[in-house]
Amino acid sequence: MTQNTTAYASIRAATTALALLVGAAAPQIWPSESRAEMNMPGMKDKGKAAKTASGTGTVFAVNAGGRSVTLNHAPMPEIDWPAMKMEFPVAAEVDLTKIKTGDKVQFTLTGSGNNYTVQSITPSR
Ligand SMILES: [Cu+2]
Repeated sequence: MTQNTTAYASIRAATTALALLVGAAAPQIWPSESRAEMNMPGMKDKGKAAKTASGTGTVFAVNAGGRSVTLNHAPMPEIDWPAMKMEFPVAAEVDLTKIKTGDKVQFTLTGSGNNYTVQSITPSR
């Protein structure tokens, strides 16, 4: 890790925290994802054109009861996302007892727009 990377991560985390505060009840809007939609006219109709993407990251928090996980994920070029920290809903089939905070993980998502659900997540050992 370079110092630049660390500083960048801190800025991203602060930005994410602010976005969560401001948009607690509203859909989360990430600039990069808005751009992704503009680049893909066929995906304007959200919910019909689901995509699948795989990624890697570190588990920031697991909410087993709420069926969600917060990940610091690496860039995901398949869906044009930069690295960021974000919370995802988790599909019912996913066993959340197999991951814990701090784990490095590989995961897959399906969804569209700003709404992606974790379909699988496993520690990368
Ligand atoms: Cu993200």
